[in-house]
Amino acid sequence: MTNNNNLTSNRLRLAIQKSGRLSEDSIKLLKDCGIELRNVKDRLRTEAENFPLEIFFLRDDDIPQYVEDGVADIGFVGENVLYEKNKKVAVVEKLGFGKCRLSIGINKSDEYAGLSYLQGKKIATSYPVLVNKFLQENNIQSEIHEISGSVEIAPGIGLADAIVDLVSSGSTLFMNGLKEVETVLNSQAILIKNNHLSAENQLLLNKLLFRIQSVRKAKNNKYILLNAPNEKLAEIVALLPGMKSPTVVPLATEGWSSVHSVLNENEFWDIIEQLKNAGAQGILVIPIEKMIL
Ligand code: PRT
Ligand code: ZN
Repeated sequence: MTNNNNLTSNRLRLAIQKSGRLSEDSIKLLKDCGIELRNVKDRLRTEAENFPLEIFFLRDDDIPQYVEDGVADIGFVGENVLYEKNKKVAVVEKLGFGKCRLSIGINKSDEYAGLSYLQGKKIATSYPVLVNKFLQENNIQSEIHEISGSVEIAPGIGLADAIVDLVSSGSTLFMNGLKEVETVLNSQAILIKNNHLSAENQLLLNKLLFRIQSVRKAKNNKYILLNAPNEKLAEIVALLPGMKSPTVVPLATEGWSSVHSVLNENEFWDIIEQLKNAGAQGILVIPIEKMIL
């Protein structure tokens, strides 16, 4: 019993971005995991209502350090920030949001024949560590100018020949007369953890991780229902993977069955088309909230 009490009083401390591109998705992921936060607005820390979790709201750049030091046990942060800061923490899981790429941009009108373009040139970036590593790996010598914001205006004002910055839609580059020519790093939000988690906190992390994985799997899959004439059943069932195998139940109308299954987003449209061609009718596609295998 004493043990149990310890477990329940113990809390996992999670660091997330206070305000910025990762904040909303971080809170949404917790919510999808059934974790409700108290009073999120204008707070530096809060507690979850129904999970032993304490949340610290921080600048994203500080999250790797807090997790390395053990001030927070775990954190949600962009891969770009983690690998630039180079802190000693463990990567636990990709979270599927905050997707972007760290890319090289040059003047739209410049000819680009490959990385040798950068030889001897000036590059403006907020990511000197990652850029240096990339240049070294590719045997290119350039001059790196570290600037902390508005990197994309550097070529236009004569500060640099090229930039390395985060890109998602590409419109910022475009609006500044630049074009994307190379990707240095593909990035998304990840869950990191302190290297010396206590056994109790590791148990709590396993619980949280189980929920995160169930939510993420569900997002990538859809529940599908369709009607099939019995003579086509074998062909239609063969097209559907299902969790184990599809469910088949008879319809009230003689000679017809209803087929239920789960489809992955990547193969979704291909299979739907094949199902229609095979004679499936009344196809319904339904989102899945959680998926536990
Ligand atoms: O205050 P704090 O330090 O916490 O926030 P921040 O201003 O440093 O970071 P923030 O909120 O801008 O971004 C947080 C994280 O979101 C980044 O570290 C990335 O992991 C991720 N992310 C995803 C992005 C983008 N997409 C993104 N497009 N971060 C920044 N951008 C910027 C980019 O720097 C450029 O200015 O958006 C612009 C380009 O966008 P497009 O769509 O025009 O290509
Ligand atoms: Zn930041």
